[in-house]
Amino acid sequence: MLTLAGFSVSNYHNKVKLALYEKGVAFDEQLNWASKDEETLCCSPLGKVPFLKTDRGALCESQVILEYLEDAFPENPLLPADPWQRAKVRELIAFMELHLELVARRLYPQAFFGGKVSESLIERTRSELERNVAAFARLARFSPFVAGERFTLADCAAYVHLPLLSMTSRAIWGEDLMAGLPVRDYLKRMRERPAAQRVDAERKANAELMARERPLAR
Ligand SMILES: N[C@@H](CCC(=O)N[C@@H](CS)C(=O)NCC(=O)O)C(=O)O
Repeated sequence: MLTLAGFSVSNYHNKVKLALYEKGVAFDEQLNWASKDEETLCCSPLGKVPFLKTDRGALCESQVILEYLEDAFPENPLLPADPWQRAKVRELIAFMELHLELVARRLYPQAFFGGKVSESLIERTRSELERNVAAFARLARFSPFVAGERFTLADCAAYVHLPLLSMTSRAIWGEDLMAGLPVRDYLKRMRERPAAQRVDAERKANAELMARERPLAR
């Protein structure tokens, strides 16, 4: 049996959960608020979530987990069969995470958690994001899925990361730096999928729990 450890407000946790639901792979979920206790560090040495517990041990890093799931559960594949197309899906995921999510993440303390980041960081991040969003627009297809005609692992990443980028951008600058891309329509289409609806419902429930139990969580 697989156990996915993490919390459902986390975009990286939900990236994996969406893939599990889309593939129809059974799993248990274990709540872990990115703890730094010994038991967690044995599974995820930086205490980051998600991590996956299997009967052979634990795996951390969401992309590694997704690739493992594709190899171990080939039915309902979320990567194309063609090597080139597979690489293009992985390229899009790497691009979204390295050049969009991780850049916007610098501003999460102010955008979501009542903290403050420096003006110079805000300025630097804006110019980087403007450049990176324009670059992303060259790669992303949205036709109708982010990598093309089929739902893939890239949609598992896009569905959880792109809304955060828009929310961060609106919270910090009062405008969505991705407004020129068809992201809103794309997310609307994605929300019609039962797996996405399930992820969203669990995210909302976890956000309420987080507000009650961890009001100062970062
Ligand atoms: N590269 C990691 C990123 C995971 C990550 O940053 N998770 C956040 C929650 S969204 C976390 O665990 N933060 C707590 C920490 O960094 O200590 C992955 O893809 O799994």
